[in-house]
Amino acid sequence: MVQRKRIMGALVTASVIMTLVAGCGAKTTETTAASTAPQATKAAEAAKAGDGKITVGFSQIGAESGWRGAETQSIQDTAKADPTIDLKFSDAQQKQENQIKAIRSFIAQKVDVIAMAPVVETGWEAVLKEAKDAKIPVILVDRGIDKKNEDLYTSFIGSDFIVEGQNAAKAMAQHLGDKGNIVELEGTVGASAATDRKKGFDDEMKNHPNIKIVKSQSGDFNRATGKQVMEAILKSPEGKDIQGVYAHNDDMALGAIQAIEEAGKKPGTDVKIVSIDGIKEAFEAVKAGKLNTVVECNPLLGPQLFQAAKDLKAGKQVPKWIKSNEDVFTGQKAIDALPNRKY
Ligand code: GZL
Repeated sequence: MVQRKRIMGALVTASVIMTLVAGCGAKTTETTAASTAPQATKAAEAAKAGDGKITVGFSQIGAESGWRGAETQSIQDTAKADPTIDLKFSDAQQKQENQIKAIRSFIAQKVDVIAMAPVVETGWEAVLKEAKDAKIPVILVDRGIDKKNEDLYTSFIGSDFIVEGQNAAKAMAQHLGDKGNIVELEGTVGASAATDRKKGFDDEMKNHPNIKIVKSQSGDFNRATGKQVMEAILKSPEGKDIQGVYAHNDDMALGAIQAIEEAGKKPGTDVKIVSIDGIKEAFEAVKAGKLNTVVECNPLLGPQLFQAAKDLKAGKQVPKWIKSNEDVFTGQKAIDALPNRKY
């Protein structure tokens, strides 16, 4: 009898505990349910606040490289996927005067935010002053302008090109065993990406006195031009004894690879190649043993651009420099990364 009472007592206790636990669980559920309430309220507040469309005018440089195409795709896809974004997109065909015209048109259309990838660093003062007078904030994307005009734009979204140049130089020194003659294929003359990649590379090369830059010339960030420039250098006296090529972007490196092969040499072996951007074709060239190191420069800036534009429209603070995170890919690391490359 006593035994039965004990068992009954235990069963009653257990059922009380079970109820309490279930009750906590319910409380957790309620809490969880409650925690979605603030989100729901936030959405309701946003709707009340008239979070309508935002109109962004974007002046794109052109379509000079695979990287540029990937950036355009990212910006257009981001806008297409978000019904609150009205994107006015203009392609300048690499001409600054077309960018200036496009910016003036965006001002006339009273867009909420003007964004641009400035083809070169200089010549923007007048038109950006007009944007400032019209109280339209300007966001620079992937390239910068003269430091003296920093007050004429709100934010720069892009990479640290000096670091990219330094990383390229460190990789080149490793591939060359710290000695040899190299050619530098520069990007568009006057473009911040070219100026700073050259500065970073040349600064780091001061630590490698047995590596000589025997020729440095612009290939305008373009594959065909990069190939032509490399062909001419290979035929020149300086081109007789070259151990490496540093290209400010993959497209010029891929052009140079063609020129080196047509000259009967093995790119990646006889001539080490280091380039910047990280387009898929460059990773494929590493896999084929024709390119040695790719320094990544992220073109997928659409999401960051429109988030910054929306924050500006909502009156929020936006950092002066929204820096891209990037990596350096050599050999097997590049080969392993290839299947996941997005551009
Ligand atoms: C870098 C960008 C450069 C790329 C090139 O942010 O401005 O311009 O490296 C492109 O491929 O032409």
